Amino acid sequence: MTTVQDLIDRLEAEAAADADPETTPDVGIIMGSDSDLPVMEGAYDALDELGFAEQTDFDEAPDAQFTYESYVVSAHRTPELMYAYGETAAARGLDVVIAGAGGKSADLPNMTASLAYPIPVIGVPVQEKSVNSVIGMPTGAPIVAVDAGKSFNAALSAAQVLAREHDAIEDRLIEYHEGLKGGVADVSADLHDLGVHGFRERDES
Ligand code: RP5
Repeated sequence: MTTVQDLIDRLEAEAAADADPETTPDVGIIMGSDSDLPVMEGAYDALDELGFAEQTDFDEAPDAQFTYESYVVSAHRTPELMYAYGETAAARGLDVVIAGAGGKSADLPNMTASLAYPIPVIGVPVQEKSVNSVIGMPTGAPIVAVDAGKSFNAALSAAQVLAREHDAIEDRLIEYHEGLKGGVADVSADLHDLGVHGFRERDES
């Protein structure tokens, strides 16, 4: 069985390894519980759509140029692990962290933002009642956050951060946005040209 200390030792060993940044995960995704996964799925969907691949072994990078990793890190049940993850983020080669948590005391995103600083942390309130806890940071302790449940947008924001350094990600973001625009244009023309009744009938058939 893996212990919290095993994970902390692993993170610290990876941080000390001075790995080639080309081989380390670009985006770290952490969440307070695996029960957050259904809400956090959007982040994976967005990163997959943008061509990122999951890195499950720090020592063995996938072929894809851009990668993400994920862990469950609970601010309240495993504070030591949260400290280790935040404090090793830069040395482990992460460029941006997405952190999701639910409940009223959703402290993983805001605490990780302080621990990983100046690595940017994008907070995802997993529930509506978690919003204030995620975004309520004091002056000088920044966090970027999305609306409750909007993990897809968190991943797009993470890609935007990376895009300042990587033209390939910028191209993928632009292509994604063009696709969205095209989708709205298509549906707009269909609604107009079929009329509302024809449009509804088509969608129901
Ligand atoms: C938070 O408590 C987690 O982020 C999760 O949203 C919530 C409930 O966790 P479980 O009791 O389902 O593990 O820390």
